Amino acid sequence: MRPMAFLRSEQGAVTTDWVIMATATLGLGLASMSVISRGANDVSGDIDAFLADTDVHASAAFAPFAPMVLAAFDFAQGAAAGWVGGWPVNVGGALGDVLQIGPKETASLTVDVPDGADTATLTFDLIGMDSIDREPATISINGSPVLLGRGDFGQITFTDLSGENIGVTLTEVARRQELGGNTRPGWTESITTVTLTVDNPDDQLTLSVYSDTNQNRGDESYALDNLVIEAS
Ligand SMILES: [Ca+2]
Ligand SMILES: [Ca+2]
Ligand SMILES: [Ca+2]
Repeated sequence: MRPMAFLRSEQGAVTTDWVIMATATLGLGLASMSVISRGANDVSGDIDAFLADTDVHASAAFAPFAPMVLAAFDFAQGAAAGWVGGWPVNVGGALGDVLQIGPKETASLTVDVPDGADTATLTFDLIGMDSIDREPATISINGSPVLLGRGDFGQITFTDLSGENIGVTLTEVARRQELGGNTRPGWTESITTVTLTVDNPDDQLTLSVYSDTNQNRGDESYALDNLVIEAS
């Protein structure tokens, strides 16, 4: 029987027609399944590769770092736990309790920086006292000099030595004022608030201040006060 005649024909065994139609439908189903499963395999493979390549930082994505204070010192009553070098003393006058640094001495403090901190900010007063005559103080972070201060009878001139990942901000608070130490005429003090901003700090951060003065602390000195180190 020709195909058109077969389609028009209303005779014949139903079972025979059913077998032909069912076979055709099954074949179509198998062909579709093959195409769909290949596509599904491709997509699941892509998802697997994406997840394997994606590093999930839970703390950064879901819990922003909470700023915290790592250290704070006003040296009241000689409190200077953790400092190496320097003299926590009362120099009298308006200055009172400070950390005084003797000739050719380094005062340093090391703090741990918590995971997740993007920035460490150090703020402190650098004080030039009495008869400093151009011997510098060198301020370093983790052993690298970032700032040089050259004291000269009641004022300090600064040179920024910091690299790309450290920012330096200086605010002069006092110049040629009698604020403590030796009160001989002209042996005045200066105070500069120094802020150091360290990007991507290491796990440990060491602040050190070296004094290149060449006479005793009653004669000339640098001193530190009001230090705060924060992580954010
Ligand atoms: Ca103080
Ligand atoms: Ca003085
Ligand atoms: Ca000197």
